[in-house]
Amino acid sequence: MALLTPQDLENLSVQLEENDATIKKVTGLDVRGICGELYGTKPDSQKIGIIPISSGEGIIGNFASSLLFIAQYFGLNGFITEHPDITGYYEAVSQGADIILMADDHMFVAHNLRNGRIASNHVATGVIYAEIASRFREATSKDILVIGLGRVGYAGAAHLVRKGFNVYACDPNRAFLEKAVQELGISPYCREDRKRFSMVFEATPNPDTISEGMIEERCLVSTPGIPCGLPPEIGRKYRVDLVMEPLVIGVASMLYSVM
Ligand code: 2YH
Repeated sequence: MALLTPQDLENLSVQLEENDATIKKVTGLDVRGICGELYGTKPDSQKIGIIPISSGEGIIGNFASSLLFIAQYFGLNGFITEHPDITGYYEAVSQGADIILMADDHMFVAHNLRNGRIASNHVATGVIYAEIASRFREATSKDILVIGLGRVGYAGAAHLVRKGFNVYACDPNRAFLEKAVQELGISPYCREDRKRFSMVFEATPNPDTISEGMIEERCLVSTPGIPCGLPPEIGRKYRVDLVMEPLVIGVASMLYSVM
């Protein structure tokens, strides 16, 4: 997954409102409701310690403040440590954090210090976006297309297989595709099959991964990918419902999964 930029995180509350409205329209539940049903948990005034991490590409301007906004939006108490890294970790634990949130360039984790549960952003994101796609009320069958089988896509595909969906998937990386076929029993998707889907979970960091022949009219595309894999003109032509947001939905999934 690409490194987030401060621009990606602008207008998070507007993006969240718009996406929550779409999610409610297409599934009947909002993000809170879906997370609650998915993990069987609910916020219980846990204190979230958010630690800026300076390694690699360094601290992203509004990343920690975005996480604080998300924690508060879901009814949790949060604080950002004054110092980054290990000093910040010491500070977070000393100040009574129940759950730690921190990210470097490769991993973004939520760790509940009370019950020991830990979640990674790529798994939690894959699971929640796949879950949203799979809850499409207007779905025409149990067939679902997963585009991209990296860490996020694989986690979502595994979740959909566990839920009993007919999972079709594609990835230009043959090794990724073969691994998913062998380990999960998914079916490889080829454009030549001319099969169209009413539910699509897209998990690549590339634009234009969705083409006309893949989708039904009025389908649902659920994607955490930046940039979006659905070309806007195809979205308009096929009247696609699109769920796409850079951070909040994945973080909600992380937090609910460790509560
Ligand atoms: O944006 C990222 C990576 N894409 C994480 C990917 C995990 N799925 N990380 C954020 C880095 C934040 C930075 N270290 C900070 O401000 O603390």
